[in-house]
Amino acid sequence: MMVAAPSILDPAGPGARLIESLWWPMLWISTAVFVIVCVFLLRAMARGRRDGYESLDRREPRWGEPFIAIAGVFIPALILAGVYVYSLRQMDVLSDIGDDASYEIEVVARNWWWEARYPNGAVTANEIHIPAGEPVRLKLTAADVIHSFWVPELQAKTDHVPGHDNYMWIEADEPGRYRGQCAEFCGLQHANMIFYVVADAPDVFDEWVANEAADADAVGTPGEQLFLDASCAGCHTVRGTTADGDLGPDLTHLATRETIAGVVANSRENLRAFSADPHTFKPGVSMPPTELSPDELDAVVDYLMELD
Ligand code: HEC
Ligand SMILES: [Cu+2]
Repeated sequence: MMVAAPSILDPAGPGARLIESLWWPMLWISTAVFVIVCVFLLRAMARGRRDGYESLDRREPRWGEPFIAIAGVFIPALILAGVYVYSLRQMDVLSDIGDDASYEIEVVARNWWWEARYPNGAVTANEIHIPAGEPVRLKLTAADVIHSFWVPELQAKTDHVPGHDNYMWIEADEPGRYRGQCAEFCGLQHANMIFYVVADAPDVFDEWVANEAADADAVGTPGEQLFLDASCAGCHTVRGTTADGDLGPDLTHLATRETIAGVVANSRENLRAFSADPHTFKPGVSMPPTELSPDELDAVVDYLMELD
């Protein structure tokens, strides 16, 4: 499941591309300034070594004060003002692209996972599907502490602040899977507060979001009854059943996710191990180790795997 660390220098959408277009000029300008300063320094050192350092004090400076005023004040001010104006312009362009977004997804950041709520009633966790090739508006909120939404290949960071709605947009050029990360320290599992933005071809997205909005099919197995009777139902929702807890992720279509809790592949083995004791994957999460017997747990896991 581990993928290479995503980078803003590997942009996959117009947001990150704009940021990259600021990053490189800034790198080259600062490199040029650094090299020029080093050249002056090395020249002075070479001259000092040749003529003796005492002679430097006695020599009448050729450019003197005008040089200090121009190279030390005027040119740096010009460069900084130029970069400032250019970045303001780029930031303006960056915020404008989102004005075209017609689709809005609410993303609620929580310790230590991400909930995505869609206009048609679909609710999912840690895997935020978007249609590829168009900007999508995100409404960012937080259920507990401050978090920060960051998908390096797609966009700049934006904070999730409890009690305050922030808006941003994301767009991916092509269908693909883009790794995101909480970028504001939020507690023990901050580093494991991982999510994926999954950009789908528009027709694939439509199908996905329609499926996610539907209630779970009643399975009628002992595992389903165990899940509903156990503590699981107090923290997790499975739409279409009596399970309506909201401390943990909505599990209505858990089987369609590629990961569990954003951190491991969604396999039977991992699902069982996570349900038995999530603290082996994410120490400190508010989900307790299970009180079910091994056989009961197997039945519950079978049930969870039917939730597609
Ligand atoms: C006290 C509340 C609580 C109880 C009880 C609870 N959970 Fe959870 N569960 C959570 C929270 C919170 C998370 C999110 C953890 C994280 O990723 O930070 C979670 C995550 C999960 C996930 C991963 C979901 C995803 O979208 O990847 C599964 C699967 C899960 N729980 C299954 C169960 C099962 C099965 C039971 C019952 C045996 C159960 N949980 C009981 C709170 C709870
Ligand atoms: Cu966080």
